[in-house]
Amino acid sequence: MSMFSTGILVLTSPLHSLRIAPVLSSAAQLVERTLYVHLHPGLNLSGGGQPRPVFIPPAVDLCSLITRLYSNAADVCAHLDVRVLLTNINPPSGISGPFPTPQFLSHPPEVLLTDFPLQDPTQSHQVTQCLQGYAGRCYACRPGLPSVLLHSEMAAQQEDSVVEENQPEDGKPLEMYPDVVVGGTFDRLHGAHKTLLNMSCLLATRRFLIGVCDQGMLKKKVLKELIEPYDLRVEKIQEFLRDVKPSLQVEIVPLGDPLGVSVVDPLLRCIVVSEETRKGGEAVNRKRIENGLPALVLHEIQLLKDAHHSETEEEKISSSSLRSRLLGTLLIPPKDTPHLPLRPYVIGLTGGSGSGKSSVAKRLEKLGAVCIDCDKLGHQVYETGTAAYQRVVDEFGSDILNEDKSINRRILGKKVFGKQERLKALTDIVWPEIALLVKDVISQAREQGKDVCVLDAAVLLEAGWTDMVHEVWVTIIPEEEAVSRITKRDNVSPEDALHRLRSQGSDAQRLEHANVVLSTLWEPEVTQKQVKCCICTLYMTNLPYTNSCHLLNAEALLAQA
Ligand SMILES: *[C@@H]1O[C@H](CO)[C@@H](O)[C@H](O)[C@H]1NC(C)=O
Ligand SMILES: CC(=O)N[C@H]1CO[C@H](CO)[C@@H](O)[C@@H]1O
Repeated sequence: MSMFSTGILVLTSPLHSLRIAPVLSSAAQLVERTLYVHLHPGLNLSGGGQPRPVFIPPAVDLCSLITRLYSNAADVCAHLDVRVLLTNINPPSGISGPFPTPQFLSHPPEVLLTDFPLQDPTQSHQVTQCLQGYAGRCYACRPGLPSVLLHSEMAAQQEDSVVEENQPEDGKPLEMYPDVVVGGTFDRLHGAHKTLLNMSCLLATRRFLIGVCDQGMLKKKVLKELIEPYDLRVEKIQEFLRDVKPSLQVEIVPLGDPLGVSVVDPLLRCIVVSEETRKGGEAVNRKRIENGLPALVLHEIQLLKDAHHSETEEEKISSSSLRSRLLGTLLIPPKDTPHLPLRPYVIGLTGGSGSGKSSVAKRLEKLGAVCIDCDKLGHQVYETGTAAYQRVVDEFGSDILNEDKSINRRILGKKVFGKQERLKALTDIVWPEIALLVKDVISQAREQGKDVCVLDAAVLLEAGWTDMVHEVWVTIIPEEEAVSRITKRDNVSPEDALHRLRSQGSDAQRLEHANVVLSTLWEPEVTQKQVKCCICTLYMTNLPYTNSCHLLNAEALLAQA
């Protein structure tokens, strides 16, 4: 069966008999990007006549269904962007009249799906017609969308699927509030965020205020360099909420401190928190009372468990573990490099002092890559008799020479340290010479039929050597960790280490050029996994023409991938 990018799943089973996991996994075999879920328990598509959409009261059992939907989605179809539509739930108070005009969805649906059980196969056409008519009243759909009854496909899966616990029905109405607030980073909008947003949407009848952490609040976050820009995070929230509950007045404001607007807005009545942000909610209330405002109702939600987490990640679905999964993967496709031969494929590896760049280079070398250490080539450039040697002596004077006429790099270093112009005079001489040596090594590698070279270069970007590489890989590490590593390795004071770090380019600058990011912050096995992941991606995306893998273990790696 063909795949669709976006679909609407109309769920009709009564709440107590709905089997979410099989429905979602059948749907995931047909839809690959966005799956909208429309809830209408008890809808009968073969009852004769055209059923109409109705408003469904936001009862507690419906809410737990939504929780289960998102958490099952994270387990069985993590790649799918699942959005439970709330338009037909939570009617504006008092109104229970006709259903509003069809809602436009951000991603136009291409297929309709339903779990409605077909008892009589001859009715298949009629049920499909009914489904199209029904969906068309709720959402803007192009006429004649293909429709799929998932029931028969699910039947095949029922046998081996684990029986889900269906909670006892709870038709208790949910307490709602005109103004609801939440706060968070909302990086790479995922199931736990959607839970928080969905929940708040159901609770809010008028306005939904969202505080989104801006730069100042992110300093302490793990892999903060990989957090999406503020504007992008806000845009994703807005898009999600426009689909899920367009009637709500959504206000998004930047959070510069943990409390933000929540402690000054007099209209707020409720704040939605998770177990771990409950303390934050309590702090908000203390401050509100100090400010002479009423305390907020703390509505606590359960965070979802992530079935796919690895040992170094937290078990909860969290942005930091999603970020750590980006390590070693291709973040930005490589730029076009028609001026470079296809082989060997050259990776420019860079990173700040103490970021573990060279240890990553060694790992790549063990996997068969040719490693070019620019530091070492730098030493060659100063050797007596080379072209650079004479120019350096002319520029800096013969007092930089040892008795045997070799250049004393310590003295030279002192002459340029902290002096922008002198340093530039030196690098203008030395960098082009190093580049020539690098090109030599790459040509040799080509003659030997090597696939991959790694250019291990701290100054890759500054020296403009990106011209020589197909891709840029960057190793990052939090500043405190870098300082502690440099202090131990080079036996210098923390102040000196920090000074050295800050005189180099920043991780943020390097990341602008990074196709792949790695971090040696965790155990060696974790680093190794990232490195292997890089190599696999490399072979699959850039070296498909390679028949025989010269990287020793690449074939085995690919087999695992
Ligand atoms: C739908 O309605 C028809 C006719 O009233 C009935 O025979 C059928 O059992 C109903 N189906 C479901 C799933 O409720
Ligand atoms: C996934 C999830 O947490 N969904 C929530 C949606 O909102 C209701 C209440 O409004 C919660 O009970 C659900 O947990």
